Amino acid sequence: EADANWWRGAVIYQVYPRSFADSNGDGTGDLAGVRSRLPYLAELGVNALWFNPWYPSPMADGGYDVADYRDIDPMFGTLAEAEKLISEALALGIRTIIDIVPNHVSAAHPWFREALAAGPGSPARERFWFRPGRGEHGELPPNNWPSQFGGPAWTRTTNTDGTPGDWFLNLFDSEQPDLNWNHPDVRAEHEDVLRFWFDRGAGGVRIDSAAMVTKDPLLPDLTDDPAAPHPYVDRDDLHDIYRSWRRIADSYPGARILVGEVWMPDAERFARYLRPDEMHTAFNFDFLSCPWEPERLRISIDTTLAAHEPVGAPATWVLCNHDVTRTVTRYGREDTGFDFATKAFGIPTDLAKGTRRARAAALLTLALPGSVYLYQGEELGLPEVEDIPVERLQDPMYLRGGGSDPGRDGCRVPIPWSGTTPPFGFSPAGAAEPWLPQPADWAARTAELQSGDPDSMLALYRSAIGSRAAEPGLGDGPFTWLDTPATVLAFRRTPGFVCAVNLGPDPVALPPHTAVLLASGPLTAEQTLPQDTAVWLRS
Ligand code: TEU
Repeated sequence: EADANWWRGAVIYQVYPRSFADSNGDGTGDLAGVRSRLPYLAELGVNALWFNPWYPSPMADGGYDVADYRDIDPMFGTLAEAEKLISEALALGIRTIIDIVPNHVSAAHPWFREALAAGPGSPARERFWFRPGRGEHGELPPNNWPSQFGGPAWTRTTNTDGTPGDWFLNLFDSEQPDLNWNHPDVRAEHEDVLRFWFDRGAGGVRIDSAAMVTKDPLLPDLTDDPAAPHPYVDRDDLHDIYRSWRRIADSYPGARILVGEVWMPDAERFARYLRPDEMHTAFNFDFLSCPWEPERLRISIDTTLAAHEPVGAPATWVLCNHDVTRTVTRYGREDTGFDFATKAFGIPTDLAKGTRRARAAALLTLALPGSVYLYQGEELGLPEVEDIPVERLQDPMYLRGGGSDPGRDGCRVPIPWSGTTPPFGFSPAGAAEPWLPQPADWAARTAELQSGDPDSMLALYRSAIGSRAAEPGLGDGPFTWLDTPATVLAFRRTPGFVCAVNLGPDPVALPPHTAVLLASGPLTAEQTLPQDTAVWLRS
């Protein structure tokens, strides 16, 4: 029974395989690198690993352009190695969550190649969204949908005779053609892929862009009319898909989970994905986007818990991932919320303040009810790398965005493990340069250095995750706010456990307690809680 509920209060560590650890010296992380670092992950105390896509891919979008869902990219290793990794992790009590990308495939996927070759009107094109263009010569995209990376969501094909042909839909990069989920092959294929990975021991799947997968087949223009149903976000026909996936997951022993990437401002619409016969959990982007302000955080926590409670699903708490600005940088800025629209080069950042807040946020999230996602490098307090030379940037968000948006490479820089100069133990000696350059001052942030420093971010995460595991009821379970000034977030989780965070400028008295279990920073001489500091209390 405890085992069947492992996911309800789990701490899940997100591995971006390209940037975690490079064993063969090509400057890119790989599965052997992850295997060599499993002891580190076990010591950190995480319950599961979520891997960003590791499939064969041209890497036009960091692997979210999948050419083969049943294999491993040679840059990362082999399928046999993935199986070894899954079982070695499991032997340490760590489950593996695989990234499934149902919205689109790579343009290099055999289905899309076949579709291009087969030409207009062919059955092979029915698996995608091919349409003639508008305008006298079909020179305009079929509708006004935008790509998430900038520009229109349509790319024009060239016919075999060299004339301009039909257009295909790509909500992301033009190397990522959208699949047509009304096609039975598309459904059958993904169900089979799920079984493929569950058969190999996967403990769950993370569903990429889960709310954008189905489209209104009439492909109508987007309008300003708020009453018009959205043609490709949060459509009702998504739920059948995920319910059939849940049936597959439930047919395996040991609680295999579905976690959805569901960016959805409306908490009630969001909760519709979380049902006993649908997804187990979904990422809480409301909290991730929330600024470091007591009232906003309080509302975000309340809204989240209120939306999850009636459906009986645990909440998730996410501070960062491979798509967003790193936490210490975000919290070190004037505008601390996350918004794709406001991402830009060169926003002034106070890293000391950001780090103080990120430490408090670590204790806050790890004390909230539900599961916690921890993106690699957050446990080291890594900042966003904002000065990657533009010619090294690889993210399509930068490349397609016209250069004003730095894109997402700044949170994907290879991990500094040890030593005093790049590649900081990411790669073995004599290796090629890491695929993205690491800042020289990361010498002060290596895992090795932080391991020996009780005041480091790594030490804080280790103690907090360890204490959480040792505190029954701290994962999933009841939650009650304590009566405090508005600038203090304080809540009780168990009869003997209280968490308090002070976001106001003045130090405040600690809530009644018998002992301080953990603090994110020094308390004042009078044992009061300073600004941007969190404590865990035995009460
Ligand atoms: O992101 C989906 C997502 O919601 C994005 O639209 C997000 O808004 C984007 O990063 C900025 O516009 C997922 C993956 O997490 C991301 O890395 C991929 O690029 C994307 O899907 C396409 O597969």
